[in-house]
Amino acid sequence: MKAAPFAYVRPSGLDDVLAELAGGDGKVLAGGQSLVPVLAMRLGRPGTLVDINAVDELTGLARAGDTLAVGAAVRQRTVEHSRLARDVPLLGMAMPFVGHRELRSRGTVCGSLAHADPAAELPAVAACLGATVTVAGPSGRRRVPAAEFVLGAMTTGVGPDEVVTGVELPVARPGQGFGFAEIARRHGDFALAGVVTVLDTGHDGTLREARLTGFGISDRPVTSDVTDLLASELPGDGREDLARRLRPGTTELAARIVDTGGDAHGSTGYRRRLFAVLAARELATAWTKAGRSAPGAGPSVRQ
Ligand SMILES: Cc1cc2nc3c(=O)[nH]c(=O)nc-3n(C[C@@H](O)[C@H](O)[C@H](O)COP(=O)(O)OP(=O)(O)OC[C@H]3O[C@@H](n4cnc5c(N)ncnc54)[C@H](O)[C@@H]3O)c2cc1C
Repeated sequence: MKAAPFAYVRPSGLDDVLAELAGGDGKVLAGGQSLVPVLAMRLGRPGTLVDINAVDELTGLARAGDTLAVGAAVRQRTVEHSRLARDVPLLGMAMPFVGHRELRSRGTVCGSLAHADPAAELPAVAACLGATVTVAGPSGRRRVPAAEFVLGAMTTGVGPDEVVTGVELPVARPGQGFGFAEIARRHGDFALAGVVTVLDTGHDGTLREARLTGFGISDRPVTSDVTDLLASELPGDGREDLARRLRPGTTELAARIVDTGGDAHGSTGYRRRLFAVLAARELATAWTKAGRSAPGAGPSVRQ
């Protein structure tokens, strides 16, 4: 099948992008790695594709204080190979799982957020890190916490007359630990279930906060505060032992939050088991890493 006819414009300024989107019949084209297949299958029939790649304001990748600012036209591969992005370790952990290298050469970080596939890696990374998505529209600019950005499968709060301008990801602080894992049928496929973990141990190595975001397990990334769950099993006798002891807790969590219906690739129960195993393992991984990055003493249990 071929795409239905559409007009194509490539404005060079953000105001012009917004003017093109004003009619409500336009669709932003970033990397085209999801949009073009949608058009080819005629699942979408926008009147105009508004290509944002010539807008200078959207091409920046820069460290701004404690955040890494990624413009909406920045390719995933650019981020993957950027020295700046090493300050956000989860990007390096997750990026190799975002489709294949060829797709990442065109696909953008913000396009992945805007597309909002429930099994996509980057919306989960952004949510777990507490990133901020920036949006411009006819009534001005607004900032949206990444954890609130995705409203459902392929659905965000971005209106048809708005454009995502970028995402601000917090850089890692000393004492933080991170975990990332997913299970897919083949490398490069969307995840059957995946987990991102972020853990803060503070300057004295004491556990302060642990967050976990599951993806591929519901209609959107689901973030949970798991500080008490982790603290109840610490310190643990090594990563494997800690992961094993966390399993009852993560199994209970999976029963509450994994609500994706079964499909040809796995039942709900199978995905719950995947999630529980990955969640326990990646919490233990983050704890181990936090111990290595904390200044002074290794991590200890919150009092
Ligand atoms: C075979 C295949 C396998 C894939 N596997 C994975 C995978 O494992 N994990 C994964 O996460 N992704 C995967 N993808 C999708 C991934 O490649 C894309 O990077 C991503 O979903 C979209 O990024 P893009 O920049 O190409 O966006 P586009 O395709 O250009 O746009 C996608 C959607 O987002 C909207 N959009 C894009 N940018 C903006 C913006 N700035 N403001 C407002 N709306 C915007 C578009 O209008 C469109 O609706 C796969 C794709 C293919 C074809």
